Amino acid sequence: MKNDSDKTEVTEAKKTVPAERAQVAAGLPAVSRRNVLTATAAGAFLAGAGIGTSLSPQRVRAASGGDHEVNLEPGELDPYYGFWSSGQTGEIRVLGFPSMRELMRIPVFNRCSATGWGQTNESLKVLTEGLTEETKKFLADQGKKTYDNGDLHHPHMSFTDGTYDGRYLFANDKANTRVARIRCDVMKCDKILEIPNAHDIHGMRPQKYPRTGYVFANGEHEAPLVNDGTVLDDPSQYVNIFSAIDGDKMEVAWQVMVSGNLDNTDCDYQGKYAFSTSYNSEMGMTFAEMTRNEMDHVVVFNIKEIEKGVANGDVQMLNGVPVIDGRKGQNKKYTRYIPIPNSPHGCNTAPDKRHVMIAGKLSPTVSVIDVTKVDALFEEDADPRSCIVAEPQLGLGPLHTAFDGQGNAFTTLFLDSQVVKWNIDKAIRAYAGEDVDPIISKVDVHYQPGHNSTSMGETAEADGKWLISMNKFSKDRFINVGPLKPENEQIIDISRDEMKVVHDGPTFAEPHDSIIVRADIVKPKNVWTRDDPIFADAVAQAKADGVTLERDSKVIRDGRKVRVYMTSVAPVFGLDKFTVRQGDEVTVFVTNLDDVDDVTHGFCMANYGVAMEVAPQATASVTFTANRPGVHWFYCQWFCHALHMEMRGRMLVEKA
Ligand code: K7E
Ligand code: CUA
Repeated sequence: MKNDSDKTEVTEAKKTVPAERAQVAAGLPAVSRRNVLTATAAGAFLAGAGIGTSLSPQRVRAASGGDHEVNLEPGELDPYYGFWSSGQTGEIRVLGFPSMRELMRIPVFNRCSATGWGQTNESLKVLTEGLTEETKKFLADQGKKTYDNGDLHHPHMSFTDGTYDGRYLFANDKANTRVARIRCDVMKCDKILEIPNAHDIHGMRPQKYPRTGYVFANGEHEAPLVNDGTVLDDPSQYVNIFSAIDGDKMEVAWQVMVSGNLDNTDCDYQGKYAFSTSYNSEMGMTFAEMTRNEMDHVVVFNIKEIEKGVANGDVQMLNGVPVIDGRKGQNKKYTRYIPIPNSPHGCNTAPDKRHVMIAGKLSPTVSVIDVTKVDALFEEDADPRSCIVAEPQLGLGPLHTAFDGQGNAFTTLFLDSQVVKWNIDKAIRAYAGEDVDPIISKVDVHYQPGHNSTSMGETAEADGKWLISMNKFSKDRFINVGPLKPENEQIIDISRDEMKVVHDGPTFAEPHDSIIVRADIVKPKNVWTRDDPIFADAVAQAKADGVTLERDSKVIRDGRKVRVYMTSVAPVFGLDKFTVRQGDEVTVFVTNLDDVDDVTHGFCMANYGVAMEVAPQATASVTFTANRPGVHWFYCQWFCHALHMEMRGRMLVEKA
């Protein structure tokens, strides 16, 4: 949208009437959007019971027997935010926890019909600006601006000094090798970065100390470093890439070439090391090859040494990123490979700031790394297993571990369909030869758990109240919805040694991971501020057109480009009609002047496939070609007022 000299204002706008704002609150219909779930006490009675036990409809308040209340009365607020991934759905979901009321969906890698994510100019900027030139060209050849899908596994909040700071959420896209950032003040994604050189970002964690800082991201799948078709079926030339992203700038700071697939990652509380689990150390291409070795490994990344190596130029520059060689048997300053039993998966640092839990997956064990013993690994001839201080046998298929901040760990057992509570100190003593059993208790979950999360559990402020077990299969836990079933997430009260399942919650494809954040940490705004960077481009374009967004509704013709500016104040748009010519490229900017909480408007151009959300004090814009002549109604598609239906206008498209 260039500001040409031949542009003219073609329509004198109808001005909005400020007095109508006062009607908004009074005119609001009595529509309740509350979605109060009825919690079941099923799990409380099912500990130890098998598949197919029927559920009791009793409420948790009466039956939990634990120390906390999972069921909130209407109007009661949750003490925690839950930030949920959605797997291949590609969005982030915001839940009230522990009520499990779904409060919001934040579109990220997906498209959203309601908010216009993937269609508005503001969202398209986020979805396209971080793509590599090669990807932009690849997509353009298919007539696309950006990818339509994503696979969001791991949502994590930014840290300051070892705990959540409420600034950002970060999330990976395994499907198209991206990392996204979500602003917690407005709960919108503001940056998406494609990670060059890497393939299929899986594990992802923000730096805990001193702050985020870096966001560490694992490339899961191996490929030739320059993947342009020169090398194909020669796995000996494939590498994997670990990336450190600058979370403030959303740029890749550096990358490390490693051996073996990178799965999950976490880092310490000292700012010194990051750890990645790695399955397929064999670099096998078939299932049999990938599971042949008895030991795989965890890769330790020495952050300070890597930074020094980058500063000293011990790198190759590839797609603008310094890449350091940290493969097995290469320079041992940068990485160490700790042998771990076959196919480790989860990687979770305990709130004691000292231990990192590596879940065995194919091995029934969790290997415990003591970070205070990691310095020694970088000395000459060090035994790479010397930092392992415990390796308890917990059950079949350990995947992920969460913590209560009181010295206990909770590991999901995928194959056993259980969560096991175990004591870290006892596991260490048992490994040292003492006759002590680290397992405190087990609880059945329904069924096949992947991730689990505890309240504040991945921070130094773990509070030991709740655990959510994110189960991959729901089978018979809900009434049947056909062959595709929801997943099942179960809340477990962990305030006592005996864990109690106190709630079943179905979720759609496929939340892998979640975080549970104390509500006081997150402080979202109620209305946008007019200088928000998300719509800064619209403000700049308006200024160039001599338009004041907060006041004017007018149409600017600029060659074949037409820019339509209009305000919205419930229940009227600033224009009740505008005229364009068939074939014009039309951009509609809507500025919502309502500054009352929760009075969001929408703009939908019927039969043009155009719709977007405009929250209080926001500007949103969308561009389309007016290639259908005739009369077309635009309307407000967000219920805003008793006269919401009347909030509409016409686009008149003259025949070419
Ligand atoms: Cu275990 Cu993608 Cu975190 Cu799923 S990963 S479970
Ligand atoms: Cu404005 Cu509905």
